[in-house]
This record gives sequence, C-alpha cells and structure tokens, in this order.
Amino acid sequence: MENIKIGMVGYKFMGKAHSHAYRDLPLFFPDTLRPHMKVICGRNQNDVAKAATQFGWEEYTTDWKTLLQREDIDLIDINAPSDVHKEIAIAAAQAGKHIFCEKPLALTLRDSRDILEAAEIARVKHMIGFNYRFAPAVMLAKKLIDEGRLGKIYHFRAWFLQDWLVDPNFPLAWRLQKEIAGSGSHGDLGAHLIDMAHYLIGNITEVIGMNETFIKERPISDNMTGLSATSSGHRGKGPVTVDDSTLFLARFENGALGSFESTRFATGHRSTNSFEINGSKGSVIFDFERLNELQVYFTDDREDVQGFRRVLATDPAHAFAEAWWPPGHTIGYEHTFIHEIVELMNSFRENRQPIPNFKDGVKCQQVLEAVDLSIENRQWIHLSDLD
Ligand code: SOE
Repeated sequence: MENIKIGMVGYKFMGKAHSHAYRDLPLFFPDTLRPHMKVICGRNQNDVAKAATQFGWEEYTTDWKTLLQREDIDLIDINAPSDVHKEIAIAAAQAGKHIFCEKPLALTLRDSRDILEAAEIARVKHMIGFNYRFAPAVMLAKKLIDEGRLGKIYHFRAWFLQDWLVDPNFPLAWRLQKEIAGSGSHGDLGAHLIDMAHYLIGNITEVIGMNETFIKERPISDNMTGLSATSSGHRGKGPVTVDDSTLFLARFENGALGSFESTRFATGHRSTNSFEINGSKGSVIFDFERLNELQVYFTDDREDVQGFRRVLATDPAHAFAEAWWPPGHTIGYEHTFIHEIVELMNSFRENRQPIPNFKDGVKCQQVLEAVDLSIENRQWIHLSDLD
C-alpha cells in the first residue's frame, strides 16, 4: 500500500487528535492510502520528543523550516496555534508540500486568501480541519437535505456552548489573545458552526452580530497546554483581547434564515455543539454530545405517530459506519478526525482536492469578518462588501 509521508507541526490538543487518526486509520480503513507518521515538530525540544514517543512518530524536530525542505515528506499537517498558520502554510506550498491545516485557516480574511493563493499556485492539495462535518449523523442530515427530504429549508439555528472561562481566575491563555488566536469564541467555536451552515445549507449573503467580553482582564499565565493554562498569580493581569461570546443572525442565498451563538460562558455546558434545521417537509436536530444520533421529523409520517424520532447513525446505510463496529456500537469525537483523514487520503488516490479545503476556510473567514464588521458598525453587512 502506498504511503503519504507526513510532517506535522504542533503536538498539543489537535496534534494528539491528528496523530491518533493517522495511527488508527489503517486498522479500520485498510484499503485507503496510509499516512506514514514521519516527523513531528514543535518549539519545545523536551515536549516534542515526549509527544513523538507517545503518539508514535518516527522522528521529531524543533525546526519547521528544514522539515519543509525534506524530500521524504509529502504533506505538512499544521495544528500549531493560529498565528503561525500563514507563514508555515505558505512556505509549505512553496516547498511543494500538500497541506492539512487546522481551523481557523488564518487570523484574517486577507491572510487566509494569501494561503489559498499560495496553495493554488503550487498546485498542492489543501485541506482544512472542520472535523464535525464528518460525524455520520451530520452526513445523514446532509443527505436528507440534498435528497429534498426536508423540503425547502427555512431555518438553520446553531449554538456552540462552552463554560471554561466562567472562572475569572482562568488565566490569559493564548486563545484569549487576539494576536495569537485572531478571535475568541467566534473564531474558535463559531467557525465550526459557520462551516456546518455552509456544508448543510449553502452560502450566507448577509449578517448582523453582537458580542461581549465579559471578563476583560485575567491573570497572566505561566504555563499553557491545549485548553488548560495555569497561573501563579505572580505576573499580574493582562487584557483579554477577544470576544467571550458572539451571536449573529444570517440570511442564506437560498432564502433560509440562520441564527448562531458561540460562547465560553454558558455555565454548565462543557462543549454543547448543536444545530436544528427546519424545512417545509421535515426537521433535523443534531447535538454533538450525542454524536451518533440525529433527531428527524417528517411531515409525511402518519398523523398519529408524528413526532421527532431518534435515528442512530451506526448502520451500514450511514457514512463511514460500516468500517467501525456492528450496528448500535457507537463512535466518538476522535472518529471524526479519522474520517477527515480518510477524505484526505482518498483525495490523493482520486486525484482531486479534499473537501473541505482552503476555499472553505476562506469562505468561513469571510463570514467571521463580516460579523465582526457588523458589530463594529452596528449594521447588517453583505458578504459581497468584503470582496
Ligand atoms: C476549544 O474551544 C475547542 O477545542 C476548539 O478549538 C475546537 O475547534 C472545538 O472543536 C472544541 O473546542
């Protein structure tokens, strides 16, 4: 079986999720091309060495620039913090490497367009990490919409609720600093909802939003890993420069209306990522905390049994499900990443771009920025105003 040789930059939360996906893929998808876990790269020598052993990479390095020049690397996986995506992705494209980049593609729309342009000029494959598309229950919702089973779509309503910032003593982690993260709950969580809307409903034409940073200063942190950070409190406080919560309304090209809410202040919600879609012939509801299920409602069900029913998307009729366990045996968060890598590997064999790719990353960034602009100007913004 042919291999795709991977060099991965980043080794924290997403680095672990991607490594796990590369490792498990051949066990369950033996007929796909194989990711070959060659080199993992990170800034801290001790930590990256540890990650290499723990995750199963052949080698490690602290120098991404030399990694890009290696002839024995086909694809660069970028899951380091968002502020370094642009430099690494453009350099990777220029070195002729295929690229898999975590969301958000970049800190700004302009930067994300530059990355897309570099990848297109270099004619390399490019994929962006919107993993939630790859839950079989979400793919079932997509199928029902595409087949017209929900009829004309009226509403898309989505919410991504976390609560890890409710504690005012939670330190000023990188995700709370605009120059590193680009955006707060909006870019981190809202980006997933926007991508989901693009995938399921289609293009957004105009938006209006509001946001808030509830806690404006936090203790400067001494140590950060993944989502967690610690602070001794000795270094004082620093300003939070991103949104804690962003809400917006949207109009879609096909006439549907959308509402979006992302927050890190939804007390009690560790990571509730949900959407509901209402159409003329039916509705669906998805909740990532029950990711194997899709609730469906059809108006043409017999009147006396009408109501939402729970479909478990673990049957051979459901995307990816046959590769896993017998029907009824559920899968989890990490499997969405494996499905993502299956798509990436298939794009090589089928000689096409993977989906979602950097074009989807740019589209998402365009909505993120339109919402920010609408908040700044306190008015509706047409997406075409950002062209
Ligand atoms: C943290 O808020 C986070 O891990 C995001 O960065 C991810 O993209 C999302 O999937 C879950 O929450």
